[in-house]
Amino acid sequence: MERKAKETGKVSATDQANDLKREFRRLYGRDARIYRAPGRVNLIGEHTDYNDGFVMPAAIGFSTWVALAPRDDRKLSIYSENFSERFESDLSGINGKGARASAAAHWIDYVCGVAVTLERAGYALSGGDMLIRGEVPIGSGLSSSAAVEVAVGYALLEASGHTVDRMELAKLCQRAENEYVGMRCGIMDQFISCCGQAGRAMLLDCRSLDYRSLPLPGDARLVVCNTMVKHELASGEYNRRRAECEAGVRRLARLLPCLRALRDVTLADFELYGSELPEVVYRRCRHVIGENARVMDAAAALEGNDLAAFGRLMGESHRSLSDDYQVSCDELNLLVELASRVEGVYGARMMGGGFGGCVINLVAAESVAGFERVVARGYEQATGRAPEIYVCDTAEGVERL
Ligand code: GAF
Repeated sequence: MERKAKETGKVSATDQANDLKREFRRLYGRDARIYRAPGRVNLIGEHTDYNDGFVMPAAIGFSTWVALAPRDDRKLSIYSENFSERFESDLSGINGKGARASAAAHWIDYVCGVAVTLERAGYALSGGDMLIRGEVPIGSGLSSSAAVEVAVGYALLEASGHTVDRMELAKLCQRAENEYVGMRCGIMDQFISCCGQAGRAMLLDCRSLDYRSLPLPGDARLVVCNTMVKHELASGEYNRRRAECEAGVRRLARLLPCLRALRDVTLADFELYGSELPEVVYRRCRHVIGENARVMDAAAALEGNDLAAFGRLMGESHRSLSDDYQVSCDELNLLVELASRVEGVYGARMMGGGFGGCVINLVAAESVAGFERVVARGYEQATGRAPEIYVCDTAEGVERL
């Protein structure tokens, strides 16, 4: 059977907003304001953000939508369409809770985590009736969690009369996920969801938060293949990788006293001192240090429209994530391998935290249809699972419509 890739941004923002308004009126009997925050792809720079390093994300046309009508009694009434669940609480009641002890985060944790974190940072909130609709495929590495956090945070702040500073919002949403959900993520996902630009990728310095907008090639597409698996160990292994990087910093700082993060270690330093590290920590550090260098080379390649060079760097990134950082899995490796057999593919690599989720491919525009056929068929034959394939448009960061 002929399979068709999903294209992001197919339902226009106006149609989506109008539909949400109607649905909100049906649920709550009153009018709402509509907000949207995007998911993201990351072209290169994986597991570098929490090492103060460099990343290259782009916001995409899948968003989380929030319809909100303010209330003045500090109550939150929230309905999630994706989970068909309603949650009611008092902002004063949820204020004291910390991160869940249990492993599995619930959608409510992201929402309440943001509300609590905003209040703790001094933004008094008035409460609200809310409807949440997510288009970002959940648990796929396209950052559905950051999109929820940012959309909810922006909506709550605006509805409570605060001016929203996007950088501040990104930091607070990251803090919410770190402290309330218990996932020690970096800043990349929340930052791009706040500050993304349509038609552009972003080279972000995760230490200074300085960024440069980068051109995307007009004749190539960002095509994302979803393995449709998420292995259980994902979030525990994520925090473990972060701890291994921190262990590397502690050891290397004895030899390089100015060192604060792996970002400060050059490839030359690592040649000299890397052998002091235990094997596993050595490999983790080698990935991060090499990946930071690849991001800078990839930015130059993109600015010079050298897509072949960009694609080679994507391939190196994948190998390093698989061999040294050990966050890939059979399904991701298979998708990368299948992509390498298709004419017109510049590069392919796993994306996001790993252990399932998605592969990002840079594909010549005229080769997208063939790519889709070959990769979908090969993956299904080998695994018995149909992958989802998304041809991604880029999008603006969070906004009120
Ligand atoms: C996840 C995290 F949320 C990001 O902060 C980043 O570390 C990424 O994994 C890996 O690059 O998306």
